[in-house]
Amino acid sequence: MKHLEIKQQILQKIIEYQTIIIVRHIKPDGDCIGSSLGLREILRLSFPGKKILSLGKMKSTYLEFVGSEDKEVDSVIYQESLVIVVDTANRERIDDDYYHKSKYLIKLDHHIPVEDYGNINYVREDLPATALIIADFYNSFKDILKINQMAAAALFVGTITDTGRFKYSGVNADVLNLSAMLLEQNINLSSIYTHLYTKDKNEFKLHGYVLNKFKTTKNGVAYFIITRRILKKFRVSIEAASALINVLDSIKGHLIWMFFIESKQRVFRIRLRSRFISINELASRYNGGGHAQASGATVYSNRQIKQIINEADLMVKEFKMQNPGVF
Ligand SMILES: [Mn+2]
Repeated sequence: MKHLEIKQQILQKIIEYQTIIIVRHIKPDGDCIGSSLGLREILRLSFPGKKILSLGKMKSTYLEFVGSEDKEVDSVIYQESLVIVVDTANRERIDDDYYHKSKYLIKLDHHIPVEDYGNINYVREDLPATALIIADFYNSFKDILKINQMAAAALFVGTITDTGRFKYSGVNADVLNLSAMLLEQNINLSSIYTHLYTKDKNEFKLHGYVLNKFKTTKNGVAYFIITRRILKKFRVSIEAASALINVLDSIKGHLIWMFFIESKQRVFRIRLRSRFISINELASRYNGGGHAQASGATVYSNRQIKQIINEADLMVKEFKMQNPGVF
């Protein structure tokens, strides 16, 4: 089915329903929060008579500036509602207990399709953020839908966090055109960048520690292990420590980089990133998955840490042999 046809069907459902509940994934990031709040704002402006809610259980303090989500509602309300799930590839990651009770369910996502859990499943792998799917949806029905500065700012947050400020693969002319359309709403960029990209003093010190102490392998994998001892010493949250993965993103010749974070005794959550090389299959062999260039995984011993580093190292070696001069 053509994109426009699906978009028309979605709009039809939005018009049909009096109550619309937007939900997102667990461990919220900028894209799912921005998508949820941006879509809520667009729908509230466009259909003032309807009840539009944005719900989620897990909270994220650093994203509070984008706006606040609504308070949980009685599960009975779902039975008459349209539920739109944003930015979530599979049921397991949906951060809501009652979405399955909805009268009608729509999935809006940009991840590799894992599960078609909706009555409509609108997945755009060609767009690098769900926020852009919503921006494009608005753009298609400009004569019916309304947008304002707050909605545009929320969608812009989703776009820059999922594209690393327009740096990751997947950024193309459509992405920039849609972003330009959002900027027409006079978004306060300095304020957004201050909220997203300034760190507190402790995080800054840990940043310096990572720069000094990261390890590398023979063929070009960079990694760092954040133990519970380090977290305690620098007094930094797991969330903030994990974000430091990007510190390792521009070491010449190092095409895969990884962060191991000891979340519980002997449980290491891994963040994997790469240039050129697809790492989601590697991640899926270690209890994880994700995108080609950004994935997550979990290991349970030092032996497994060594194993995944070795496998990544071999992948870099192979890539370099097959693609001389690229990296
Ligand atoms: Mn996303």
